[in-house]
Amino acid sequence: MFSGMHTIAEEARLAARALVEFGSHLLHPMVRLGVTGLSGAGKTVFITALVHDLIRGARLPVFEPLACGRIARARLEPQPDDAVPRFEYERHVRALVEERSWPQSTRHISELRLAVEYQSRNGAERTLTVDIVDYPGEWLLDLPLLTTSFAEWSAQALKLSREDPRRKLAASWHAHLATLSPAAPQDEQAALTAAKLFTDYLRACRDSRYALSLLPPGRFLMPGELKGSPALTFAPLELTGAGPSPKNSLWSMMERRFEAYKHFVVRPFFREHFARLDRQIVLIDALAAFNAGPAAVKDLEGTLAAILACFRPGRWTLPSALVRPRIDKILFAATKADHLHQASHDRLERIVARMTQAVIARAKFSGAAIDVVALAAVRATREATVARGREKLPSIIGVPAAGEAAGTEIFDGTSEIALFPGDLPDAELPAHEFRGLTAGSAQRADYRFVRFRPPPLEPGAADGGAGAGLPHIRLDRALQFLLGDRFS
Ligand SMILES: Nc1nc2c(ncn2[C@@H]2O[C@H](COP(=O)(O)OP(=O)(O)OP(=O)(O)O)[C@@H](O)[C@H]2O)c(=O)[nH]1
Ligand SMILES: [Mg+2]
Repeated sequence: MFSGMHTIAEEARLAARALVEFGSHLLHPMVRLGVTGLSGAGKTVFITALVHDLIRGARLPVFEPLACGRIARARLEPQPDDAVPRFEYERHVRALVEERSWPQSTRHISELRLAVEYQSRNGAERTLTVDIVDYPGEWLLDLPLLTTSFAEWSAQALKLSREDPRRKLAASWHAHLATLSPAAPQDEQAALTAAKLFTDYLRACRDSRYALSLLPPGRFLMPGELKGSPALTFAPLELTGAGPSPKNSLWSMMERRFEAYKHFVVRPFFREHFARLDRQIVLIDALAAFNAGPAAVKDLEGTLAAILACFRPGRWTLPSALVRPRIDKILFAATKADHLHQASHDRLERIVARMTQAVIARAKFSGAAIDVVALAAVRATREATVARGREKLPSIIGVPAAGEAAGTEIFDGTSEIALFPGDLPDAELPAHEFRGLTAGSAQRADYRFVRFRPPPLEPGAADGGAGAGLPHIRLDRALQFLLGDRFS
C-alpha cells in the first residue's frame, strides 16, 4: 500500500516537472538527449565526437541542417543543473585528438549543454539547446532493480551465478554463502565479506575474456562517492522460507540495505536523468560480446531486454506529458563499426536489431520512432582487401593500441597493421556455437577485434577550416535521426 502511494506521488512529481519542462520547450527549443549504454559501449567517445564535430563544423553530409548551411554556430554553454559536474569535454578532446588515446572509463555523472544557432526553414534565427548527460555504464544495470525485491534479486543472482561460465568465477563467493544462515543474527563482518566476494565475482565476469553484461548492482563495480557505505554492503542470500524476514536477522539487514540502495542510489538516478529524456540513443558494443563468445552474446541480449523494459517510449504530447514524460525517438546504435569492414555493417545492424526486437516492437506500438544503425563515432581504421592465398579478405588497417595482442604478436602502439576480424554471421545470431575468448585462447577464437588507437584529424583539419572533424562512420545519420527535425 505504502509503496503504491509512493509510486503515485513520484509519478505526480515527475508529471508536474514534465509539464513545466514542456512549457519551457515551447519558448526555448531544447532537447535532452539520453546517451545510454553499458560500460565500454562508447558513450563518452560518442558525446565527445558529436560535440567536437558540431562545434568544428565537421563533414556530416547526411545531417541536413548542417549540410545545407542552416547551422551557423554551435557552442558550449553553462549547464542547467548546478549540482552535477560538467562533462570534461576539453580533456576528452585533448586525449582523442592530441594524444590519440581513448578517454578513461567514466566514474561519475556529468552534464554538458550545447547551444546550436540555426536558421529555421522559414528563415527565422533560432537557438536549439541540447543537454547531454554522461554517466558510468554500470549504473544502467540498476534500473531493473527498481521493480525487484531483495528475495527476487537474491534468487535471480544465485540462479545466474550457477550457470556456466559464471559458476567457476563465483566459487569463493558460493563457498562463503554456504556458511551463512539468513535467519542468524545480523552480522556486519559477514555482510562485509559477502559483499566483497560478491563484488569480486561481478568484476571477474566483466573481464573482457567473459564480457558478461548482467552484473547488478552497478555501484558495486563503480561505487562513485558511496564507496564503503552500508548501502553498498550487502549481497544475495540463499533464502529458503518465504518472507517476511525475521527481525534483526542477517536477512533483514541485507534486505534493508538493498532497499536503501534502491532508494538513495537507483531511484534518484532514474528520476533525475532517465525520466527527463526526450530522445535516446542506445549504444551497444556487440563486437565485445562476439569476441568473448556465445554466452556473452546471450547475456548482453538479456541485459538489454531488462534495461530497455524500464523506458517508456511514446510520442511526447501535452496530454501524455501530463501523465508521464515520454521519449519519442530511440536510435539503437551498434558502436565501433570501424572494427569491421563495411561489407559486414549490414550484418551488424541486423544482429543489433534482433537483439532489441522486443523493445522495438513495443516502442513502435507506442508511437515512438525507432531506427538501428552501425556507427563509429570516431573511425580509427581504413579499409583494404588483403589476399590470403586465393581468398580476398575484407580487412581493416589501423594502429593497435599499445599492449593489444593478435595471435602471438603484442603491439607497441605505433605500427600499423592490416587485420581480417572475421565475418559476422548473417542476419540471425549464430544458432551454431562459435568460439570466443571465454572458451580458449585468442588464436582459436572466431573473431578478433583489437583496440585501435584514435585516428589523426582529417586532412585539412589542422587549419581549423570546415571539415575539421574526426573521421567517423554514420555519425551524421545518427544526428539526423536524433536531432534533424528539431531544426525545422
Ligand atoms: N574504434 C573505435 N573505438 C571506440 C569507439 N567508441 C569507443 N571505442 C572504444 O571503446 C572504449 C570505451 O568507450 P567509452 O566511450 O569510454 O565507453 P563508455 O560507454 O563511456 O564506458 P563507461 O564510461 O565505462 O560507461 C574506448 O576506450 C575505445 O577503445 C569508436 O567510435 N571507434
Ligand atoms: Mg564513459
